[in-house]
This record gives sequence, structure tokens and C-alpha cells, in this order.
Amino acid sequence: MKHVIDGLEVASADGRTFEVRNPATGALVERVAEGGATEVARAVDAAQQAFDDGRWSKLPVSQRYRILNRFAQSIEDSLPSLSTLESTCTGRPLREMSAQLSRLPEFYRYFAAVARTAEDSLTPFEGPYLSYVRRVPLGVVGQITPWNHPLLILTKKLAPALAAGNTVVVKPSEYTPLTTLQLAKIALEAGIPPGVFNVVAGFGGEAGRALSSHAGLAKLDLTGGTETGRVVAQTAGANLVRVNCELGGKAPVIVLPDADLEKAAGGAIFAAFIATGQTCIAGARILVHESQAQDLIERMVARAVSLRMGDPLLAETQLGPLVSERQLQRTEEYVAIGIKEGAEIECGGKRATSGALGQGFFYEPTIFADVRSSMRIAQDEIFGPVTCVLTYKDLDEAVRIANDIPFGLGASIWTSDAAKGIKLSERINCGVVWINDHHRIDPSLPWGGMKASGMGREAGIEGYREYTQTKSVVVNLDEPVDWYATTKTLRLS
Ligand code: TXE
Repeated sequence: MKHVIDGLEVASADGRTFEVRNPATGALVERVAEGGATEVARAVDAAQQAFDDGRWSKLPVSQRYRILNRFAQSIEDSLPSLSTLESTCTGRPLREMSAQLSRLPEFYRYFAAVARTAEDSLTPFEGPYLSYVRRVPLGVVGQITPWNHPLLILTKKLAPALAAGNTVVVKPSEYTPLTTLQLAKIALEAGIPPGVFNVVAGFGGEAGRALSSHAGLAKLDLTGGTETGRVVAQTAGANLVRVNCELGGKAPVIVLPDADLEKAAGGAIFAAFIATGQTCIAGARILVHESQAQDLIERMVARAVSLRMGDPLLAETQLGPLVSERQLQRTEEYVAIGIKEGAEIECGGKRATSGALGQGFFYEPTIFADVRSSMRIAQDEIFGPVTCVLTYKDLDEAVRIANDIPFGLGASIWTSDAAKGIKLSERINCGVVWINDHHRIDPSLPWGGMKASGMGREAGIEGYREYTQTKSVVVNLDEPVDWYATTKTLRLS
């Protein structure tokens, strides 16, 4: 597959390509053009040209609305093939990918509607003035996306960016660029003009670096690891490019003593092992009252060991492989660290190698007990199928442990008393708190982290606004004052 730049499929100038492999089998899926500074520069130029000539940014919003709705419909029509390709490249079960991608069209329709219904404001400016504030697009936006939810994460950024009238250059993850390239072609067919949505495939250290250091961007939006966020924010910041970062996380799942333990165990397993634990809001710290720990652990273990691991494309598969050998090694290293730190493995703890599983990057769902909050397995983002159970004595201790982490993206609270859950949510320092659920998203829900989980918000009205900037216009309704021709004391309002 080739880059999509200015509406054309283009190879890299130097002809380089790289392999995309299936993490469940190791088989080659496709070779993809490997871009670098040359392709990024070409894509940014195309996006700048498209922005400046107004083929998208100056279209009446009613027309952008119609085209984005057509794009949403085309995505809906392509869901079976997109889901299969996404599952093949990420290793995530087709059931998960189909459920996740079925949400994409909503995001484009939602943001098209937000743009279509957006109202500008009139400010109470003192004096004989009419002053109004418009929201205008930013310009060329760079978006760097990861491999765990390639199209969903892209869509949270792309839908508001396009709806607001920006033009975009995307650098998808080197592990999973295929569906993003496919999406760019669908966009063209749906009537999004050439140059508006460009994709350069390639590696973070080269294509990603070239995009994040390009001075022509108006904004850079990254989802990735916290270390990548620090590097990218510095590079883009040096060019005064505004930065949005959605970074790591390690979500606490707080089980209150009044919770239905069976439901909480189901919720904890879902929180921890969906996407084989490779999500920024993975339930990686399960907090339970010390008197109920054994009971909850037994229920969680019973569920974890019964998860069906296997070929992601089979309908019955519940747990796929990790995305890469690197993520597998990282998981193995952290499990070894956990054992060394004195935590107890309740289930899992090793690579799955039986039968065909040995060819892929499969790892058994792993539950650690006897974990202290200070241990590295409880502090670092592992991004694999590993969760830790920690105990608390009272609510204050539960809050302390929940917040005792550099991250602050998501958390869930399990209780039979919603009021208790709401009160507790006020005390948890993170961007989203679910009560009796986990992992739920909506186009209308602002998404983003506190602390080391990032800066800025995606989605919702707030996410849309972050893809716009204000332009204030002040109209003098009287005769202009001739400032130097009068000696009267005048106010500059
Ligand atoms: O992500 P990277 P990696 C976390 C998770 C995981 C760890 C490493 O803990 O184990 O990060 O994963 C691009 N300049 N998350 O290394 O590298 C890269 O090409 C510009 C959490 O795979 O952060 C890809 O497109 N771009 C996370 C994107 O950044 C660079 C999702 C993310 O890759 C770059 C993924 C550079 N210097 C990993 N280096 C989440 N929050 O969901 C890399 N990239």
C-alpha cells in the first residue's frame, strides 16, 4: 500500500517499504511505503494548499455537513472489510473490532452536526460597538496515532478536525497503517477533496518525528506512550505548534464493599483484558476491601482462565495476541518484575504456546495478588493482559491508592449505591470515571487525561472547540474618534 497525499496513492521518493505482519501468525499481511521527511513535507504542502484555497475550509458548513455524512455512510458500508483488516493487523478479536468500528460513523455524523449547529457569539462590548466572536479552523493539523485502536483513535481526532474545516496529515502506527490508508481512500470516494486528509505511513522516529517537528502545522495531536508525548510536545512546542496528547494510563477499578461481587468480577475482567490489556484505560489496579479480596480474586480467576484465546478472526475468540514481539517482551519483563517484587500470581504468568498459539504473540491473562501500590507492576503502564489486585481497609485508603499513580486517565467504581459512587468519583483524579461500567465512550464525551496521561481533550463539544480558534470582530457603530485631534480624556475600552 502507498501513502495517500493530495488525493493520490504515492510511493516513497526513495522507494522504501516496510512489512506489516499479522501478530497472531507472524504472516506478512502487506508491504507498505515507508515515508520520511520528504513525504511528510509533501503531505503538509498539499494540506496547506488545500487549506489556503478554501476547497474545504471555506465550503459552506452545510456542504461539509453533507459530505461528512456521506463519508459516515461509506464507512458504514465498509465496516465488514475494515473490521477484518483491523483485526488482522492488531490481533484483536473480530468481535471486538466489529463492535468498536460500528461506532465510527456516529463520530462523523456527530461532529458534522456539531459544526452544522454551532452558533457564534456576540459579546457585551462596552460602547457603540458590535462585537462578535467566530470560531474558525486552525489550518493544517498533524495527527499521530497508535496501534491499539487505530481507526477509533484516529476518528476521535479526524472527525472534529474535518468538521471544523481543517486539513489533516496523519502518521498512523507502523504496526497498523493499513486501515488508515484505506480510510483515506474511502474519504476521497465520498467527496472529501484531495489534499484534505493525507496519510504518510512510516516509523515514529522518522516520519513521526518529521511531522511533529514541521513548523507548518497549526496543531499536533498524538495518542501514544507518555515518553513519546514528552518528546513530541517539546518538538512541536519549539515551533509554537499547539499540542494535544492522549497518553498512558493505569485505571483503578474500585470495588466498594456493597458491590455485587460477581458483577464487579465481570467488570474487572472486562476492564483488564479487553484488547489483551492494550488500552490506555485498562483496569490494571483492582482495589477491593481486604475482607472481600479472596472472594473477588476467585471469581476473577474463574473468568480469566475461561477466556478463549485464539485466532482473532474466529467468532468465538475472546482474547487475541499482543500486537508485537516488543509488547510480548514488555509483558514478560513486567511479570518477572512482579514476581521479584513479591506479588503472587493467581493465574496466567506465561506466554501461551499450545498449538497454533505458539506462532503468535499470545500471553495468558494474568492476575497478581498481594500487590502494594508502590510496586512497579502497580505503577507502570504494562499494556498487556496483566492486572493487579490491591486491598484497602477503608474508603480513605481506597482513594489514596486510587490516586497514588502518575497517570489520571480513567477509573471505575463498582457499587450498589449510585450516590456513593458519585461522591467517590469527586475524589478520584482522572479524566473519566465510570460507575458500574468501564471502557464506555461516546462522541459527545470529552476524553483526555490528568497528570501524566496527557493534555487537552478529544471528542465532545470541547474536542471540537480544540480544533478551532476564535476570531473576534469589533465594529464601530459611531463616527471613529480622531484620537490625536482631541484633548478630551478618552477611554480605550
Ligand atoms: O507507542 P508509541 P509504542 C504506550 C504503552 C506502550 C508504550 C509503547 O504503554 O507499551 O506506549 O508503545 C509514533 N516522534 N502506549 O512504542 O511509540 C509511533 O510511530 C513522533 C499507550 O508502540 O508512543 C506511533 O504512530 N512520533 C497508548 C505513535 O507515536 C513518534 C497507545 C504511538 O507510538 C515518535 C500506544 C517520535 N519520536 C502506546 N515515537 C495509548 N494511550 O493508548 C513514536 N511515534
